[in-house]
Amino acid sequence: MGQPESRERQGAAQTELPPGQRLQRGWPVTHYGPVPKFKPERWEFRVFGATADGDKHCWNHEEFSALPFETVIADLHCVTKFSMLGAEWGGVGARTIAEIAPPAADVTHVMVWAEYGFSSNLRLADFLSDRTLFATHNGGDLLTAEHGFPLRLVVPHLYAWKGPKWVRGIEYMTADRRGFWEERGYHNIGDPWREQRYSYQEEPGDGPEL
Ligand SMILES: Nc1nc2c(c(=O)[nH]1)N[C@H]1C(S)=C(S)[C@@H](COP(=O)(O)O)O[C@H]1N2
Ligand SMILES: [Mo]
Repeated sequence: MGQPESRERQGAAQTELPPGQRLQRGWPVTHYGPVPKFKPERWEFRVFGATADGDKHCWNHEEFSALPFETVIADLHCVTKFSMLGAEWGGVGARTIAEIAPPAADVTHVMVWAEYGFSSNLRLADFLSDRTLFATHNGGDLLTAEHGFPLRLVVPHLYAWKGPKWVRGIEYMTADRRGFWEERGYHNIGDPWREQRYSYQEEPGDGPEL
């Protein structure tokens, strides 16, 4: 394992790997639970919670697909220690969503909701990063079902569990609340460069009481 990995690391690494991560060959599938079936006529993307106008915003699949498309080159860092470097993601910028359906002035965090009630919480600033993307494509192709089709969130500067696959909406929040993995032992913020893997590493102010 050692030899090819280190060669590949030199060749492919456009960026450094965060501490404790190793390069993964190929693109493994990692998630909890079954892969949901996409039902286009039932799918919708919802923005709810503390919106600026107090209303919910909703896009069906056709409407969502018509939103402005952009690409982001980003690495994926799984907390189980593998990383994938330099993937090209295509989709709708999180900022585009926040411009069309803005948060109220007192919003501090966003809960990203996916199929089967999977969720992940983000600070508003992490959500509004110009590299945070609701991805429909990877490497120019539509996502496959197991990688999150029709929509997944990519937050390049955080561990990959912060990017739910099969996303169905976001909830604007005026206080922080833990998502699925954040309630189950993973770090509330999840910055791979600071190796924020587990909730026991949290410092005061990093997250709500457990
Ligand atoms: N809905 C959902 N999204 C999820 C997860 C999950 O369990 N459920 N796991 C996350 C984790 S831990 C990782 S590492 C990435 C893996 O993405 P991939 O399977 O496309 O490599 O998906 C993330 N998104
Ligand atoms: Mo992960």
